[in-house]
Amino acid sequence: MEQSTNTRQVEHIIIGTAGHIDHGKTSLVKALTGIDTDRLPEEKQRGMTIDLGYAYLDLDLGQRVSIVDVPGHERFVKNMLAGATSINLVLFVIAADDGIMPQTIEHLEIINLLGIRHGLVALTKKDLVTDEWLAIVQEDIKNILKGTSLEDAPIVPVSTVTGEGIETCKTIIKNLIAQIKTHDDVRVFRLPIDRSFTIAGYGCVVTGPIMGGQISVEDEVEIFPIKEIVRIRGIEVTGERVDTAFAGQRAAVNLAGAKSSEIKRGYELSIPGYLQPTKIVDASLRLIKNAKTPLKNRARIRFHMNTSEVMGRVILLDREQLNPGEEALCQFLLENLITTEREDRFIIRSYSPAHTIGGGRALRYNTMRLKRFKEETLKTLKILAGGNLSEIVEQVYLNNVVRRGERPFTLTIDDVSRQVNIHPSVAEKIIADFVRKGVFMKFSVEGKNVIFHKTHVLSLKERILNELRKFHKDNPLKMGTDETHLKTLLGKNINPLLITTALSSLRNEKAVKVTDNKLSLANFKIEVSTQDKGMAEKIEGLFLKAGFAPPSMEEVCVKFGASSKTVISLLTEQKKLIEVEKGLCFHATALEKLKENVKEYILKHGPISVAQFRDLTKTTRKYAVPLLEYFDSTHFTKRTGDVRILL
Ligand SMILES: Nc1nc2c(ncn2[C@@H]2O[C@H](COP(=O)(O)OP(=O)(O)OP(=O)(O)O)[C@@H](O)[C@H]2O)c(=O)[nH]1
Ligand SMILES: [Mg+2]
Repeated sequence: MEQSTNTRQVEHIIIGTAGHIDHGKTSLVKALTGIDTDRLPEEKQRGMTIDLGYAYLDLDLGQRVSIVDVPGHERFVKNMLAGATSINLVLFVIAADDGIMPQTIEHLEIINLLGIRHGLVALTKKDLVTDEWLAIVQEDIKNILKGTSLEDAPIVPVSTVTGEGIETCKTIIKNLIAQIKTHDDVRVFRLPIDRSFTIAGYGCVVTGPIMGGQISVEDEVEIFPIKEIVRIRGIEVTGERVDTAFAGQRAAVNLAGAKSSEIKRGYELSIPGYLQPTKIVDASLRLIKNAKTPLKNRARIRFHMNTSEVMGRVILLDREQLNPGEEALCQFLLENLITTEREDRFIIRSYSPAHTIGGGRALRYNTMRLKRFKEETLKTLKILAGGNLSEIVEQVYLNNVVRRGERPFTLTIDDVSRQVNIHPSVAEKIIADFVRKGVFMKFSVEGKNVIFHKTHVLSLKERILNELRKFHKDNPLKMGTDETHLKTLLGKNINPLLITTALSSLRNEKAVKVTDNKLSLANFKIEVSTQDKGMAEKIEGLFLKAGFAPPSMEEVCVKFGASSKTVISLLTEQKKLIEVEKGLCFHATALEKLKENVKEYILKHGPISVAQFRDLTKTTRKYAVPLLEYFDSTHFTKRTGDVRILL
């Protein structure tokens, strides 16, 4: 095979056919290209197209355009859909003798829902009808095109038998292509797979339209949703071997080490790690005007996106039923994994019998099951559906902190560009604009730049201040709380980085201070009443006098009343009393003395046992064990077997 140099200097276009069975789609493609796209033996035998067929058309200046020929039979609409999602230009075929038929309407609805705006109507079999009849059919066609994406499409009478109109078709195709602007190099490489087969000597080959970016031989790609990473051994575009293939081309890709039997239509190639397979998609959905019945909440449907078809249910988020012609925000709960990005188009068909009933755009794939009739959710989805890119980026930030799940806590430029489906440089610019305007706040946490939406930082700061106020009120004799405790007070659903950020901002503003690792409001001071002060002195004296045999809490309470508890915590806060174990305090001086005695003993006699410690300090076992454990925990001593050594 010849190696050709493929460039992306020209627009890469995929042409697709559409129209009722037997109206002459395959014949027209053959008349235009010389290629017979009906390749299956069954197709030849039955004289009809069953699955997608592929051809290409050579235009001037060496431009070669892919053509996807689809089946018209109502049973194969699902195959038609696998081809239709990737086309930029449609050859909408209507036979002049038959006129408008059921799949004429259904295919037109699909084209309209997919938003395919470029196309021509080929009015075929002109040789079979009179001019009057042709004029009547043309009027009918104009009527059905009204209000659709093909409203302005030219209607070209043709005959593949006499050859009439074929050249006109080619000229119109060329003119239409000149109007199409597909340059979307902002997107990452994606190739929804429509075929997978094995070629002897080559191994696994998959084919499909390239929806974004470009791909070269030797690149690594991941097969989604099975998440297998493989190397590209070779690429073919419209029958020629190339080194690189671009968005808008159909490519056959030879995958090293992959098994074609494991790869199905509907799978997708992309760069490793890029796509996140999901079973839930938030979307905006429109029901076609001709739908026979309204669509009920939770209805089971067939969901077609790119080359895949999966079953699922539709959750209507703001109503009980969607009426024909109406549009609504919804969530699809699918029965199998799919891969998608924001703005991918989809079609839904009724479960049984299968009819096209609606379609729309994906708004979000990194989502979770949403509660219906929630204002907040609907507001977000409305912005995702109709907002500009900046508003959408803002939503991504707003949702990142509020929602739970496995999403990353800090959004990188890459995360944003994926979720919004824009080039990282575009995401970067939008984010920088927001930071400049103060809508997003940028902080440096542990050497990393983190960016949060202003409202999250401000409301969390307010909450922290409230928690500290409450803490001081409940614990007037404590200097403050530690960060870990504060985090539990705030609840575990808050991004820890956001807490760190809010705290450092509060400290910078001198609204919060840290003393001995305790957080407190900047103006907080422990206020001790004269009464408490007197009691504190007495209690301290008691512990000092008691030395190595201090009183228990109960004994102190009996003597000084219930409020002595807070006074004791004040004394521990001031480090005058040391809490060796819960409810057992020693005076700091006594503890120091004890440590001296122990040190002296060990230096003189070697390791000390519990019994020796008890004798040395004249304490009971009740005190001896907790004390030694305390010494171990503070790294003064170390236990080896039954004795302790100095550390
Ligand atoms: N007389 C006449 N017959 C035509 C013309 N175009 C197609 N046919 C015939 O119509 C029949 C169907 O043509 P196809 O091209 O297979 O139709 P199709 O739309 O591809 O059909 P499906 O793929 O099954 O939906 C064939 O017998 C063709 O020979 C035409 O311009 N004039
Ligand atoms: Mg056909």
